[in-house]
Amino acid sequence: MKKITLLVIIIISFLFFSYVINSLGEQPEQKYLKKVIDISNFVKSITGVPGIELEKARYFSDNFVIHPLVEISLSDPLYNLLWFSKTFDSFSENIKSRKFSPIFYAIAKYSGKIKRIDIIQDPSIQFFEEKSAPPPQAMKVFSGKIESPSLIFSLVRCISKPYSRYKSYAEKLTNYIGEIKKFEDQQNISSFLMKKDLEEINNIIEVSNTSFYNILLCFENFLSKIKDDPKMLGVFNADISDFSVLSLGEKDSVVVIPQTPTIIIDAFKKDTTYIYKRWNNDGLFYPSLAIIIDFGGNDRYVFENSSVLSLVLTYDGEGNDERICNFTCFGGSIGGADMLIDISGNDTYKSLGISQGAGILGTGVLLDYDGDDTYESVSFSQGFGGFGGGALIDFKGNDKYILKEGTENPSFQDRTKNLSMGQGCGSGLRADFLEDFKSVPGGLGLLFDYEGNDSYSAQVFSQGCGYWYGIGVLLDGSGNDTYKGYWYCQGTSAHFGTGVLSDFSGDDSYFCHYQGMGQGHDLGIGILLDVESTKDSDSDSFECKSRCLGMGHANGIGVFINQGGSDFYRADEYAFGDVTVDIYKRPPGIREIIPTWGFFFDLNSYRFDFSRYENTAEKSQEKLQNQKSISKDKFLIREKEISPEEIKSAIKKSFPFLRTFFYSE
Ligand SMILES: [Ca+2]
Ligand SMILES: [Ca+2]
Ligand SMILES: [Ca+2]
Ligand SMILES: [Ca+2]
Repeated sequence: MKKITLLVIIIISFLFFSYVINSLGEQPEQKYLKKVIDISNFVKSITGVPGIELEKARYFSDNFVIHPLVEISLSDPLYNLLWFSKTFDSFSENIKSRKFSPIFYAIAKYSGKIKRIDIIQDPSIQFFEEKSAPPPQAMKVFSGKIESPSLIFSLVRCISKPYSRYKSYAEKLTNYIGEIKKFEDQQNISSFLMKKDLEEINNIIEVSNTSFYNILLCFENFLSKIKDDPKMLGVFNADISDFSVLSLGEKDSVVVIPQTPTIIIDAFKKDTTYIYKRWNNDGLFYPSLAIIIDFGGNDRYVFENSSVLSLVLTYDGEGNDERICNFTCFGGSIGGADMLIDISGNDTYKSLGISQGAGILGTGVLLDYDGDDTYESVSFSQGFGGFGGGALIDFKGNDKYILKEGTENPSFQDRTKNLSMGQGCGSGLRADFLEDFKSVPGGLGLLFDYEGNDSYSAQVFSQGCGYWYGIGVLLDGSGNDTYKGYWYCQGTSAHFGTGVLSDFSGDDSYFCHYQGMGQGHDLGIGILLDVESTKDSDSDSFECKSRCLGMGHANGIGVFINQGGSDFYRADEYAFGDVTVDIYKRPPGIREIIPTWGFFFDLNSYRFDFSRYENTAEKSQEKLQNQKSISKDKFLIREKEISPEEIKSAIKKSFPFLRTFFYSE
């Protein structure tokens, strides 16, 4: 009897300890919004942080059409932090459940004035629930055999209607969008946009987004039916209605994608090379569609202008893939929509511009689930929204994001450095100094990276930036990350834009020479938020030269918030919550009436302990003492160490429209 009791005790103890060990090993729940609510409430409560008064802003600008999201962002700066943290949470849920359409939907909806995309019923259902779909009237099988005809016919029927609607709208654009072989070629599109009625171009975006969303629903349904046994489709080459449909055989290793609407499936998981060049001899583009469903293999994608006036959807299931293209490709679109989904593998992406999550007059999304990936481009890439929206979402791995150094697309700020305009940037077109043109408000650019030790490098305009009513956001969930930029970087804005960089944990390093790390210029808002993690010390370093670290310039608002850790700060001038109206010394005017704000917060962690409401004042005091003993921040100005008290008195301004705020615990 004693032996049995002992055995029971041993078993119970074993179960108990394995429970304890398991719960210790559990990943802490990553609720990003939760982390941010408390911080922004605190910042709000002690600063009464104001927004930008749009009526006053309009004095400087001819833009009367402003996207509601930009309007709210400008009038309530901390709204950005909450809004995008919430989006980060919801995308995370969708990624886990392998839902692609809600992610596209969210980006499309919030980057343009989308009304009609609110579809109540999934349109793909009616096509996929038919027991046996009859073959379409126009069908020709060139080779092989369609083994599961009803599935293929259902897919074709499902995408036909939205595609033909898109085509009828996109055909009107063929004369405006020509070949893009170098950055200057984009001028055609800019001139087109700046001459058109905004209502008209909103309609074009709305139709392409709605059509693509419908097609995405059709694809998701099709994928769910075939993913366990894609070979059941058979090997064939056929024309079905207006579409070329190819299901590749084991020996098809190089595929040249035709210019006509095409669906390609590789069920055999071979190493395939896909080649797609999209221009006609007359230099014009005509609307098209390409859906590539590749289940595995180490594939190569060599594309040229694949997503001009086109709806492109690429799904790649497995393998280390290599992708090379010039412009508008790999989740980058002009005048249409492009979504690239890569489920696994260490992938490389190389392009010149408008790619890797970029949309101009359209929407582009790159969704990479796993692997150590390298993303390389020059401009308008890795989360860029022109008139429209773009997003790069990477879920796992140690990734490299590079917007190259060089002069392929020299910036206005420094002709020896490229204009990057990416890694979470939104930009409009500025025409207030041009005759016969109207300015165009900017779109939404997102770069969301959930896990891994990542490195981000770019030149001018990057890593959470907004220009001319654009919104740009970079969110990084975890890992020890490095951010390198040159000018306008890391939560920065110019001319009514908003830029946000939020890093949710890890020991991170930031480098940005000018106008960054929470910088708002000319009625713009720039925010950098570095949140401490629960386990790590979260010690960060920030190095910049001028107009950085919570700096407001010419009626802008700059907000810098860094929580926890022993941090290192280095700057030369106009930093740490400093402000100035005009470094160019223009004569006084309305700029001396609208306030300019700079906010710098270096916070200790105790304040944001959610259990603090239960704590007695005594306990909080005790915690505060503990924190003080471990938190050792270091501040350098022009290489000389300076105390927080000295910074505070140095940035003090006497004019009422210049507001500085330095807060260090
Ligand atoms: Ca891959
Ligand atoms: Ca990755
Ligand atoms: Ca990271
Ligand atoms: Ca950090």
